[in-house]
Amino acid sequence: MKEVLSNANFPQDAQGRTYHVATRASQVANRIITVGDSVRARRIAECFDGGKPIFEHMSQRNFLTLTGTYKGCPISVVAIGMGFSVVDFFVRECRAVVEGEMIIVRLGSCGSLRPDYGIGTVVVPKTSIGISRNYDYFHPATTAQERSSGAIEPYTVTKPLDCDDEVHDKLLAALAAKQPKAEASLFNGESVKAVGNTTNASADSFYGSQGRTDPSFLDANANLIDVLQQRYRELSTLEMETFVLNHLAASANAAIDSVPAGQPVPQKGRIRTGAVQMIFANRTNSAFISPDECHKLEVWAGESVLEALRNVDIPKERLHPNGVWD
Ligand code: R1P
Repeated sequence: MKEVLSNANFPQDAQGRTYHVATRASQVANRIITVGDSVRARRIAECFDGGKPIFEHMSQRNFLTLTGTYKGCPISVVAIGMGFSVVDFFVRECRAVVEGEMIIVRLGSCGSLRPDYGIGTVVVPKTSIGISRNYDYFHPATTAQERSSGAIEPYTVTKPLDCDDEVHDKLLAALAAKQPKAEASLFNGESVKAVGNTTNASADSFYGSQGRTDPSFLDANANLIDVLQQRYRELSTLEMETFVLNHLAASANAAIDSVPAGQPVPQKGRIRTGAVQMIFANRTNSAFISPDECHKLEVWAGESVLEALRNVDIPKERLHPNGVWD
Protein backbone atom coordinates (compact mmCIF):
# COMPACT_ATOMS: atom_id res chain seq x y z
CA MET A 1 0.00 0.00 0.00
CA LYS A 2 1.47 3.35 -1.03
CA GLU A 3 -1.10 5.94 0.05
CA VAL A 4 -1.84 7.08 3.58
CA LEU A 5 -5.48 6.25 4.27
CA SER A 6 -7.81 7.49 6.95
CA ASN A 7 -11.26 6.45 8.24
CA ALA A 8 -11.39 2.74 9.12
CA ASN A 9 -15.11 2.67 8.27
CA PHE A 10 -14.55 3.69 4.63
CA PRO A 11 -10.82 4.16 3.98
CA GLN A 12 -9.82 6.90 1.53
CA ASP A 13 -6.64 8.88 0.94
CA ALA A 14 -6.31 12.65 1.22
CA GLN A 15 -7.55 13.12 -2.37
CA GLY A 16 -10.51 10.75 -1.84
CA ARG A 17 -9.08 7.66 -3.56
CA THR A 18 -10.74 4.52 -2.26
CA TYR A 19 -8.79 1.65 -0.70
CA HIS A 20 -9.15 -1.12 -3.34
CA VAL A 21 -10.37 0.37 -6.63
CA ALA A 22 -8.18 3.42 -5.86
CA THR A 23 -9.98 6.03 -7.94
CA ARG A 24 -11.30 9.42 -6.83
CA ALA A 25 -13.94 11.92 -7.93
CA SER A 26 -13.80 12.86 -11.64
CA GLN A 27 -11.94 9.68 -12.67
CA VAL A 28 -15.01 7.41 -13.03
CA ALA A 29 -17.96 8.09 -15.36
CA ASN A 30 -21.65 7.69 -14.43
CA ARG A 31 -21.95 4.95 -17.06
CA ILE A 32 -19.80 1.91 -16.30
CA ILE A 33 -19.13 -1.42 -17.99
CA THR A 34 -17.67 -3.92 -15.55
CA VAL A 35 -15.87 -7.05 -16.70
CA GLY A 36 -13.89 -9.82 -15.03
CA ASP A 37 -10.91 -9.72 -17.28
CA SER A 38 -8.46 -6.87 -17.97
CA VAL A 39 -7.85 -8.12 -21.54
CA ARG A 40 -11.58 -7.73 -22.25
CA ALA A 41 -11.54 -4.27 -20.63
CA ARG A 42 -8.72 -3.11 -22.91
CA ARG A 43 -10.45 -4.60 -25.95
CA ILE A 44 -13.58 -2.57 -25.17
CA ALA A 45 -11.54 0.59 -24.52
CA GLU A 46 -10.17 0.35 -28.07
CA CYS A 47 -13.67 1.48 -29.15
CA PHE A 48 -13.35 4.73 -27.18
CA ASP A 49 -13.02 7.93 -29.20
CA GLY A 50 -9.38 8.14 -30.32
CA GLY A 51 -8.99 4.39 -29.76
CA LYS A 52 -7.88 4.70 -26.15
CA PRO A 53 -8.93 5.80 -22.67
CA ILE A 54 -8.30 9.30 -21.35
CA PHE A 55 -7.81 8.06 -17.79
CA GLU A 56 -6.30 4.72 -16.80
CA HIS A 57 -5.43 3.23 -13.41
CA MET A 58 -4.55 -0.29 -12.27
CA SER A 59 -4.87 -0.46 -8.49
CA GLN A 60 -2.55 -2.46 -6.27
CA ARG A 61 -5.54 -4.77 -5.68
CA ASN A 62 -5.89 -5.38 -9.45
CA PHE A 63 -8.95 -3.25 -10.19
CA LEU A 64 -8.35 -1.67 -13.63
CA THR A 65 -10.28 1.52 -14.45
CA LEU A 66 -10.30 2.82 -18.04
CA THR A 67 -12.32 6.00 -18.62
CA GLY A 68 -12.90 7.58 -22.01
CA THR A 69 -15.65 8.74 -24.32
CA TYR A 70 -17.67 6.72 -26.83
CA LYS A 71 -19.19 8.96 -29.51
CA GLY A 72 -18.70 11.79 -27.03
CA CYS A 73 -20.36 10.05 -24.08
CA PRO A 74 -18.21 9.50 -20.95
CA ILE A 75 -17.99 5.80 -20.04
CA SER A 76 -15.70 3.84 -17.69
CA VAL A 77 -14.70 0.22 -18.15
CA VAL A 78 -13.69 -1.37 -14.85
CA ALA A 79 -12.11 -4.84 -14.66
CA ILE A 80 -12.73 -6.29 -11.22
CA GLY A 81 -12.03 -10.02 -11.34
CA MET A 82 -14.71 -12.54 -10.42
CA GLY A 83 -17.14 -13.37 -7.64
CA PHE A 84 -19.47 -11.77 -5.15
CA SER A 85 -16.94 -9.94 -2.98
CA VAL A 86 -15.23 -8.02 -5.80
CA VAL A 87 -18.61 -6.70 -6.97
CA ASP A 88 -19.11 -5.32 -3.46
CA PHE A 89 -15.71 -3.54 -3.48
CA PHE A 90 -16.35 -2.18 -6.97
CA VAL A 91 -19.92 -0.91 -6.56
CA ARG A 92 -19.43 0.69 -3.14
CA GLU A 93 -16.10 2.33 -4.02
CA CYS A 94 -17.25 3.65 -7.41
CA ARG A 95 -20.49 4.91 -5.81
CA ALA A 96 -18.34 6.83 -3.31
CA VAL A 97 -16.54 8.80 -6.05
CA VAL A 98 -19.38 9.35 -8.56
CA GLU A 99 -22.13 11.93 -8.02
CA GLY A 100 -25.54 11.44 -9.60
CA GLU A 101 -27.25 8.49 -11.20
CA MET A 102 -25.11 5.50 -12.22
CA ILE A 103 -25.76 2.87 -14.86
CA ILE A 104 -23.66 -0.24 -14.42
CA VAL A 105 -23.63 -3.12 -16.92
CA ARG A 106 -21.80 -6.37 -16.27
CA LEU A 107 -20.33 -7.76 -19.49
CA GLY A 108 -19.21 -11.24 -18.57
CA SER A 109 -18.98 -14.83 -19.65
CA CYS A 110 -21.35 -17.51 -18.42
CA GLY A 111 -22.38 -21.12 -18.66
CA SER A 112 -25.56 -22.06 -20.51
CA LEU A 113 -28.17 -24.45 -19.11
CA ARG A 114 -30.10 -24.64 -22.40
CA PRO A 115 -29.20 -26.77 -25.42
CA ASP A 116 -30.59 -24.06 -27.74
CA TYR A 117 -28.32 -21.35 -26.21
CA GLY A 118 -24.93 -22.59 -27.37
CA ILE A 119 -21.51 -21.02 -27.79
CA GLY A 120 -22.13 -17.89 -29.85
CA THR A 121 -25.28 -16.89 -27.99
CA VAL A 122 -25.24 -13.65 -26.02
CA VAL A 123 -27.84 -13.47 -23.25
CA VAL A 124 -29.38 -10.37 -21.69
CA PRO A 125 -31.06 -11.53 -18.48
CA LYS A 126 -34.08 -9.77 -17.07
CA THR A 127 -33.60 -11.11 -13.57
CA SER A 128 -31.07 -12.94 -11.42
CA ILE A 129 -31.12 -15.23 -8.39
CA GLY A 130 -28.22 -15.77 -5.99
CA ILE A 131 -26.88 -19.20 -4.99
CA SER A 132 -24.64 -19.49 -1.93
CA ARG A 133 -22.96 -22.45 -0.30
CA ASN A 134 -24.40 -23.02 3.19
CA TYR A 135 -21.20 -23.54 5.15
CA ASP A 136 -23.04 -25.00 8.14
CA TYR A 137 -24.25 -27.96 6.05
CA PHE A 138 -20.61 -28.98 5.63
CA HIS A 139 -19.64 -28.22 9.26
CA PRO A 140 -18.29 -31.25 11.11
CA ALA A 141 -20.77 -30.62 13.95
CA THR A 142 -23.80 -30.85 11.62
CA THR A 143 -25.51 -34.21 12.11
CA ALA A 144 -26.56 -36.70 9.44
CA GLN A 145 -30.15 -36.23 10.69
CA GLU A 146 -29.96 -32.46 10.09
CA ARG A 147 -28.67 -33.11 6.59
CA SER A 148 -31.08 -35.87 5.59
CA SER A 149 -34.17 -34.18 7.06
CA GLY A 150 -33.51 -31.03 5.07
CA ALA A 151 -33.22 -28.98 8.28
CA ILE A 152 -29.94 -27.72 6.87
CA GLU A 153 -29.69 -27.45 3.07
CA PRO A 154 -26.29 -27.39 1.30
CA TYR A 155 -27.16 -24.33 -0.81
CA THR A 156 -29.33 -21.27 -0.25
CA VAL A 157 -31.19 -19.71 -3.17
CA THR A 158 -32.52 -16.14 -3.09
CA LYS A 159 -35.61 -14.55 -4.58
CA PRO A 160 -35.01 -13.07 -8.06
CA LEU A 161 -33.82 -9.47 -8.39
CA ASP A 162 -34.47 -7.62 -11.66
CA CYS A 163 -32.16 -5.62 -13.88
CA ASP A 164 -33.42 -2.21 -15.01
CA ASP A 165 -36.06 -2.58 -17.74
CA GLU A 166 -34.81 0.24 -19.97
CA VAL A 167 -31.18 -0.87 -19.69
CA HIS A 168 -32.24 -4.45 -20.56
CA ASP A 169 -34.17 -3.30 -23.65
CA LYS A 170 -31.41 -0.95 -24.88
CA LEU A 171 -28.80 -3.71 -24.49
CA LEU A 172 -30.89 -6.15 -26.50
CA ALA A 173 -31.58 -3.55 -29.21
CA ALA A 174 -27.89 -2.64 -29.52
CA LEU A 175 -26.85 -6.31 -29.76
CA ALA A 176 -29.44 -6.89 -32.51
CA ALA A 177 -28.27 -3.82 -34.43
CA LYS A 178 -24.60 -4.88 -34.31
CA GLN A 179 -25.09 -8.63 -34.71
CA PRO A 180 -22.31 -10.15 -36.83
CA LYS A 181 -23.07 -12.58 -39.62
CA ALA A 182 -22.74 -16.21 -38.52
CA GLU A 183 -19.68 -17.94 -39.97
CA ALA A 184 -19.70 -21.68 -40.47
CA SER A 185 -16.08 -21.90 -39.31
CA LEU A 186 -16.93 -20.41 -35.94
CA PHE A 187 -19.35 -21.35 -33.20
CA ASN A 188 -19.56 -24.96 -34.45
CA GLY A 189 -21.95 -23.84 -37.18
CA GLU A 190 -24.47 -22.61 -34.59
CA SER A 191 -26.15 -19.33 -35.35
CA VAL A 192 -24.87 -16.29 -33.51
CA LYS A 193 -27.76 -14.67 -31.68
CA ALA A 194 -28.77 -12.39 -28.83
CA VAL A 195 -31.62 -13.38 -26.54
CA GLY A 196 -33.28 -11.44 -23.74
CA ASN A 197 -35.85 -11.70 -20.96
CA THR A 198 -34.12 -14.69 -19.38
CA THR A 199 -33.42 -15.70 -15.79
CA ASN A 200 -29.81 -15.87 -14.58
CA ALA A 201 -28.31 -17.43 -11.50
CA SER A 202 -25.17 -15.98 -9.90
CA ALA A 203 -23.26 -18.42 -7.73
CA ASP A 204 -20.63 -17.85 -5.06
CA SER A 205 -18.34 -20.42 -6.73
CA PHE A 206 -17.51 -21.51 -10.26
CA TYR A 207 -17.57 -25.08 -8.95
CA GLY A 208 -19.72 -26.40 -6.07
CA SER A 209 -22.56 -23.87 -6.19
CA GLN A 210 -22.75 -24.16 -10.00
CA GLY A 211 -23.31 -27.91 -9.74
CA ARG A 212 -19.88 -28.90 -11.08
CA THR A 213 -18.60 -32.16 -9.63
CA ASP A 214 -15.18 -32.70 -8.08
CA PRO A 215 -14.34 -35.93 -6.28
CA SER A 216 -11.72 -34.09 -4.21
CA PHE A 217 -14.43 -32.24 -2.27
CA LEU A 218 -17.78 -33.00 -0.65
CA ASP A 219 -20.17 -30.62 -2.44
CA ALA A 220 -23.62 -32.25 -2.05
CA ASN A 221 -24.68 -30.74 -5.37
CA ALA A 222 -25.70 -33.75 -7.49
CA ASN A 223 -29.24 -32.43 -8.02
CA LEU A 224 -28.60 -28.70 -7.60
CA ILE A 225 -29.15 -27.75 -11.26
CA ASP A 226 -32.33 -29.89 -11.47
CA VAL A 227 -33.76 -28.25 -8.35
CA LEU A 228 -32.99 -24.77 -9.69
CA GLN A 229 -34.53 -25.53 -13.07
CA GLN A 230 -37.69 -26.91 -11.46
CA ARG A 231 -38.02 -23.75 -9.41
CA TYR A 232 -37.13 -21.31 -12.22
CA ARG A 233 -38.33 -22.60 -15.58
CA GLU A 234 -36.63 -19.77 -17.52
CA LEU A 235 -33.24 -20.30 -15.87
CA SER A 236 -30.75 -20.02 -18.74
CA THR A 237 -27.34 -18.95 -17.48
CA LEU A 238 -24.97 -19.39 -14.56
CA GLU A 239 -22.25 -16.90 -13.67
CA MET A 240 -20.91 -15.17 -10.57
CA GLU A 241 -21.73 -11.46 -10.37
CA THR A 242 -25.07 -10.22 -11.77
CA PHE A 243 -27.21 -11.02 -8.73
CA VAL A 244 -24.90 -9.10 -6.38
CA LEU A 245 -24.82 -6.15 -8.77
CA ASN A 246 -28.65 -6.06 -8.77
CA HIS A 247 -28.71 -6.50 -4.99
CA LEU A 248 -26.35 -3.58 -4.36
CA ALA A 249 -28.31 -1.34 -6.74
CA ALA A 250 -31.53 -2.24 -4.87
CA SER A 251 -29.78 -1.50 -1.54
CA ALA A 252 -28.49 1.86 -2.77
CA ASN A 253 -31.92 2.81 -4.13
CA ALA A 254 -33.60 1.69 -0.90
CA ALA A 255 -31.23 3.92 1.09
CA ILE A 256 -32.39 6.91 -1.00
CA ASP A 257 -36.05 5.91 -0.72
CA SER A 258 -35.81 5.51 3.05
CA VAL A 259 -34.92 9.17 3.63
CA PRO A 260 -37.91 10.59 5.55
CA ALA A 261 -39.99 13.20 3.74
CA GLY A 262 -38.61 16.67 4.29
CA GLN A 263 -35.09 15.44 5.07
CA PRO A 264 -32.27 16.20 2.59
CA VAL A 265 -31.68 13.38 0.09
CA PRO A 266 -27.97 12.49 -0.38
CA GLN A 267 -26.27 13.84 -3.51
CA LYS A 268 -25.75 10.29 -4.67
CA GLY A 269 -28.31 9.25 -7.29
CA ARG A 270 -29.92 5.94 -8.07
CA ILE A 271 -28.10 2.94 -9.56
CA ARG A 272 -29.54 1.11 -12.58
CA THR A 273 -28.09 -2.20 -13.69
CA GLY A 274 -27.98 -4.55 -16.64
CA ALA A 275 -26.03 -7.59 -17.77
CA VAL A 276 -24.77 -9.07 -21.01
CA GLN A 277 -23.60 -12.65 -20.71
CA MET A 278 -21.54 -14.35 -23.41
CA ILE A 279 -21.89 -18.12 -23.37
CA PHE A 280 -18.40 -19.60 -23.00
CA ALA A 281 -19.47 -23.02 -21.69
CA ASN A 282 -22.53 -25.05 -22.61
CA ARG A 283 -23.30 -27.21 -19.59
CA THR A 284 -25.75 -29.34 -21.61
CA ASN A 285 -23.12 -30.73 -23.99
CA SER A 286 -19.80 -29.71 -22.40
CA ALA A 287 -18.83 -27.43 -25.33
CA PHE A 288 -16.33 -24.63 -24.51
CA ILE A 289 -15.55 -21.49 -26.48
CA SER A 290 -12.34 -21.17 -28.57
CA PRO A 291 -10.06 -18.09 -28.37
CA ASP A 292 -11.22 -16.93 -31.87
CA GLU A 293 -14.87 -17.25 -30.88
CA CYS A 294 -14.19 -15.42 -27.61
CA HIS A 295 -12.57 -12.51 -29.46
CA LYS A 296 -15.50 -12.25 -31.88
CA LEU A 297 -18.12 -12.30 -29.11
CA GLU A 298 -16.24 -9.74 -27.00
CA VAL A 299 -15.97 -7.29 -29.91
CA TRP A 300 -19.68 -7.61 -30.74
CA ALA A 301 -20.86 -7.49 -27.14
CA GLY A 302 -18.40 -4.76 -26.11
CA GLU A 303 -19.43 -2.34 -28.86
CA SER A 304 -23.09 -3.14 -28.21
CA VAL A 305 -22.85 -2.31 -24.50
CA LEU A 306 -21.06 0.98 -25.26
CA GLU A 307 -23.81 1.87 -27.74
CA ALA A 308 -26.57 0.89 -25.30
CA LEU A 309 -25.05 2.89 -22.44
CA ARG A 310 -24.78 5.95 -24.69
CA ASN A 311 -28.48 5.56 -25.48
CA VAL A 312 -29.69 5.46 -21.87
CA ASP A 313 -30.44 8.97 -20.74
CA ILE A 314 -29.10 10.34 -17.47
CA PRO A 315 -30.99 13.57 -16.85
CA LYS A 316 -28.56 16.46 -16.79
CA GLU A 317 -29.64 17.71 -13.40
CA ARG A 318 -28.59 14.45 -11.82
CA LEU A 319 -25.12 14.47 -13.34
CA HIS A 320 -22.28 15.85 -11.27
CA PRO A 321 -21.44 19.35 -12.58
CA ASN A 322 -17.78 18.34 -12.74
CA GLY A 323 -18.48 15.15 -14.63
CA VAL A 324 -15.08 15.15 -16.28
CA TRP A 325 -11.96 13.31 -15.28
CA ASP A 326 -8.40 14.41 -14.88
C1 R1P B 1 -15.76 -17.85 -14.44
O1 R1P B 1 -14.72 -18.22 -15.27
C2 R1P B 1 -16.03 -16.40 -14.37
O2 R1P B 1 -16.21 -15.81 -15.64
C3 R1P B 1 -17.35 -14.97 -15.61
C4 R1P B 1 -18.22 -15.54 -14.54
O3 R1P B 1 -19.16 -14.66 -14.04
C5 R1P B 1 -17.27 -16.06 -13.55
O4 R1P B 1 -16.99 -15.06 -12.62
O5 R1P B 1 -16.97 -13.63 -15.45
P1 R1P B 1 -16.04 -12.85 -16.49
O6 R1P B 1 -16.14 -13.55 -17.81
O7 R1P B 1 -16.55 -11.47 -16.57
O8 R1P B 1 -14.65 -12.91 -15.95
